[in-house]
Amino acid sequence: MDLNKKLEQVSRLFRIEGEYVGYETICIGNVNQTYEVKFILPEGTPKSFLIQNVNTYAFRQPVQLMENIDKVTEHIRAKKPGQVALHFHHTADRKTYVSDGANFWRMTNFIPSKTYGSVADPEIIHNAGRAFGEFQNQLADFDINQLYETIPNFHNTRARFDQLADAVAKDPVGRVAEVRAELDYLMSVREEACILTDMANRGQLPLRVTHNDTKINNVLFSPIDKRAMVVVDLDTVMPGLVGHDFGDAIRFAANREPEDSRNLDNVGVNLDVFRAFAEGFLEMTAKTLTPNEIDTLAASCLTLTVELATRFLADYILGDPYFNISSPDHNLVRTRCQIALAKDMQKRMPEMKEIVAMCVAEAE
Ligand code: GN1
Ligand code: MG
Repeated sequence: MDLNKKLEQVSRLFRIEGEYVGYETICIGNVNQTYEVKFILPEGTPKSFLIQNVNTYAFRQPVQLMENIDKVTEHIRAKKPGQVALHFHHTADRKTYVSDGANFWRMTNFIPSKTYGSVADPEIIHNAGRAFGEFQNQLADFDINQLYETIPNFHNTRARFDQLADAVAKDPVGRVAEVRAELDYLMSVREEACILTDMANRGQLPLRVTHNDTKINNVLFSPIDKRAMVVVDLDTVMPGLVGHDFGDAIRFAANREPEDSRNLDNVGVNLDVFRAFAEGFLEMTAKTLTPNEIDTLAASCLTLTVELATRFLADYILGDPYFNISSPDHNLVRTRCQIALAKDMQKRMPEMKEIVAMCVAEAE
């Protein structure tokens, strides 16, 4: 069926009335497919909605996933009455999804906004840090036991290394021979990268409700000024560590190059961006963090960078079943970029630690 017809049909199942005008593909996110669908409502006003086709290879239990995010979005929405918030539409039988066998669809309100893929404006970065910090605060009283683990061991760095080793052992498309250098580097930083996982297993870091996918383009900003409005992409909201959110955000936002840059000479941490994000995030969270959490924040950036490199590389070796790609070597390019970033982070670790300590002192 052609996509226009399909999106209209899905919208009708979510009880949208009026005239269907068309859709635009939103090119954001490496896992799900996202569309803005446009309607003229029966009273004559134009209105957009967001439809996503959930990637059920990544999310094996999409119904439970929807239960998680419906609860989380409603918890947050109740805390900010009258303010912009994300919410899911329901079908006539009160479901937040439509499953047609091959595809798994969901629909939310469309929030007119701006997103940033790469940006160095300190005010925007600072506000993104505050938004992710506030997100954690909003969920501090959310019962962790209500959440399914949508992707088991998502940020279990040891498990990610094991998955990479499995991929290497299988080598189904014969790509291992060309990635020896990448594998050698990743294996050389394995123990250092696994410290968050190991400390959590020893009970030295508390589990919190975390976002787990804190790319700056998951924050919707005001279209007219630099305010952050809403944190989106809640698919991976699960029990996690504060370092998962901090580290992943830095890995993405503080890199001087995009995540899949081929310009490796320029890949590295922009410490001004690091500082602006850390300030915003810690303004909101410093008072609630334990000393171990604070001590491992800078290291968590290396952890999340190396971890994602293992994921991109395993996907490349397996023939790219997981991440959306736009060239045959896309996952290899992403791997190399994350490795270059990790190497730079290793060099800058003392400065990153010092900045975290300064931000914590300022927040007190
Ligand atoms: C995926 O869906 P998106 O693009 O926000 C991935 C993240 C990775 C990211 C890398 C569920 O996020 O873990 O860090 O790509 N999400 C999932 O760009 O695997
Ligand atoms: Mg995501």
